Amino acid sequence: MKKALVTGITGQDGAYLAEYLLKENYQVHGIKRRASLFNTDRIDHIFQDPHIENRNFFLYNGDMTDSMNLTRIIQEVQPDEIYNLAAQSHVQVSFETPEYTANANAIGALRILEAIRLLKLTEKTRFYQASTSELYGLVQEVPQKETTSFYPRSPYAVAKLYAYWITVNYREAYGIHASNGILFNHESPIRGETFVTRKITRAIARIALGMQKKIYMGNISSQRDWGHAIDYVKAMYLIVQQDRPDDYVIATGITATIRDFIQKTCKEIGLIINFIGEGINEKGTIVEVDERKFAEAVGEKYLNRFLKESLHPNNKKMENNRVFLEIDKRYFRPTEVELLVGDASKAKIKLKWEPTYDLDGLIKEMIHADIKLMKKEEYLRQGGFYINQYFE
Ligand code: NDP
Ligand code: GDR
Repeated sequence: MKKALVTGITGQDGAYLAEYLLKENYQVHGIKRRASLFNTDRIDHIFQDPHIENRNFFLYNGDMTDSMNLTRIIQEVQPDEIYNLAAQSHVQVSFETPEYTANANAIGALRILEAIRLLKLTEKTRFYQASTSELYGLVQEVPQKETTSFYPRSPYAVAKLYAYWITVNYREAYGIHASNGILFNHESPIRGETFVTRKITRAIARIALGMQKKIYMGNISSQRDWGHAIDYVKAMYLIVQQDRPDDYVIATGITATIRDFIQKTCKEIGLIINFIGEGINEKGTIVEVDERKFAEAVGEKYLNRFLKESLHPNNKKMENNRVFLEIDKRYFRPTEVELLVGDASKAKIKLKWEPTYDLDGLIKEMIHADIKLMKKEEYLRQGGFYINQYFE
């Protein structure tokens, strides 16, 4: 049985990768950070009680900023493969925490590579580094491929640039089977709530259910190449299985604006929207409701409530075209990445990798999952279970 060690196992990709590797009959070892509350929601379904026999899933407390801890865990596990997914992964947050981001994202990768060397595992242990399309930043070529020059635009991306090159360097210097997956944005129903896609699907679900009135956004003109995390963790696995280590772009090749993503999300549940105004004054308005679609996607009860809240009592038209979206400067980044679109030809040929989801399929899954989640929240609230009992 092969052993894989996954850093960042509690994150979106860590959870999907762990599931994938267990299905491939791996023994999966994951590193999680200690937190004052449980932070294992995404992997609770695969967690195994330490008291059962023949376990194939193991968790360790650890941190990317702690060399000795990482080295000890690697020594204990003696992994065949290490997937380094742990990172302070939020681009905007990296402008507020640049030093920590560099420590975890850049030096963190070095710590693992050095441990492999120190523990004499260079022949045995293969290494995957979670590199990113953010490396292209101010893009030098469209679409971006493995040979496109990097131009990082945030402390996050600069830290990831170091991690990319130290991975290449350890491969060349010490012969480690070390590879970079240059993954473009990938999302899912378990995407972190503050990344733009999930922020949108959560908010639209809440607006449809009458739990929230508005959403405030940053730069909705930027363009991203979005795929589904399920497809992208498979690419990680394929990269590590190759005879020779190498670097690969993983992307769908299709780009869309944040505005497009919002429009498609709304349409999926029967909300026809429009954008008016420009720059900071741009607003999103709901101009029409496809009642059949809304009732099907959200529910009859919610349709009636939504219409009652939104329609003018006399003419039954949308009240001033109901404004549901405004721009807030706080979400603008000091330096923005305006356009990303990847060319994954190399992965398609060498790894035989193909994405199975397109943007519409991804959005469909995300918005319906969030409607279900928000209904659960509403149900709990109505049952008196939601309010924090200690602070009532
Ligand atoms: P998430 O933010 O969902 O997960 C990040 C994981 O890293 C979490 O498990 C988090 O723990 C852990 N982590 C953060 N800091 C530390 C630390 N100091 N020590 C140990 N663990 C830490 O990210 P994704 O799953 O979306 O992304 C996985 C990786 O891929 C990241 O490195 C990201 O930068 C990179 N990437 C992601 C892309 C995407 O579109 N999703 C695209 C390209 C690259 P906790 O749960 O406790 O916060
Ligand atoms: P990104 O993802 O920065 O591409 O990094 P994010 O979803 O945060 O932003 C995408 C684009 O949307 C714009 N935007 C907003 N973003 C957020 N988060 N919140 C907003 O309100 C908002 N309004 C507009 C952003 O300015 C940006 O242009 C993700 C992370 O997963 C990284 O770890 C990973 O490396 C890259 O994808 C590839």
